[in-house]
Amino acid sequence: MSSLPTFDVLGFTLSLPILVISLLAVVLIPIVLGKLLASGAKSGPSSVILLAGPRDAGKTSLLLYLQEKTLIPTQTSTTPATVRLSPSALLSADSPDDGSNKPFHIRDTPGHPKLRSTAINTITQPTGSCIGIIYMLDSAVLSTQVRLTDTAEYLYELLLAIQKRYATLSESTTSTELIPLLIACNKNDLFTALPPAKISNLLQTELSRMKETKRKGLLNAGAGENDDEDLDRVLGDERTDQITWDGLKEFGVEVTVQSGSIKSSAVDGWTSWMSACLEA
Ligand SMILES: Nc1nc2c(ncn2[C@@H]2O[C@H](COP(=O)(O)OP(=O)(O)OP(=O)(O)O)[C@@H](O)[C@H]2O)c(=O)[nH]1
Ligand SMILES: [Mg+2]
Repeated sequence: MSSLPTFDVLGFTLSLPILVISLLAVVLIPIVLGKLLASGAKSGPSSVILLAGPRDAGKTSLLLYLQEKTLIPTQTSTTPATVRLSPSALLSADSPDDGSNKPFHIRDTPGHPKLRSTAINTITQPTGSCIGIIYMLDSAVLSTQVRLTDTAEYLYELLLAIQKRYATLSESTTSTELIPLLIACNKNDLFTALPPAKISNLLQTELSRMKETKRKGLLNAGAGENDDEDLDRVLGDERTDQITWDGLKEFGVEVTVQSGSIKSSAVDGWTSWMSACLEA
């Protein structure tokens, strides 16, 4: 019986199969490790649309509607949920799927005031995958001052988070794209629902009032004009208290206001906006 040839490597005597296996391991292990690390870096979901807004606005209902094309009973959300949707989710029941849209994710977040940090953190710790934000509100409750204040307060925090994100990203890249924000005025099937133009005006006025109050609070607390941390809490242009959607473009956000109703299946305006985000 002929014995296998042996080789002397660095003082060790190795048979041919052992030598071949060792050489393959030296070549293949770095390649496999490299691939694993690269896929780990991309393991977070890509193309995420964030769903935020006060409780009971209809965020979870919209997510379920996109999947099932009908209003499904929901429970108050207590944790965020990220769901992968197929491109056909943005099509109405009777329109053909031309395959032009990519798969995407929706991140539904709780609207309870104590749990809003989940949405804010998604914005301030950007992974680069958040392609748009839907701020959903209940159009039928905004004639009550307390609900209007709550709706505008959360929006203020959200816009501030976008402004910070934009400032951080602008420092590291030359051209930072504006993030699209859809103010989705839901429940327009209810007779107390306000029209979108009215809601748009009310929100801009309320945000301006909040900015004025916050700035006065900072001045009274003795904040210096160059105190960066305090200015971080001022939304938009430092020279005026007025907040307008147009004025906010300079601070990283492109606002669109559109009404609809999940209950009446009137969501085409919102789904078109989502499609535009995916195509951008
Ligand atoms: N009339 C009407 N009711 C709606 C509409 N959309 C949702 N709702 C109802 O509004 C209620 C709240 O809906 P959810 O989707 O749970 O609200 P949410 O924004 O997820 O609330 P949180 O999870 O608490 O933040 C439910 O009873 C829904 O059936 C709509 O278009 N019209
Ligand atoms: Mg919910």
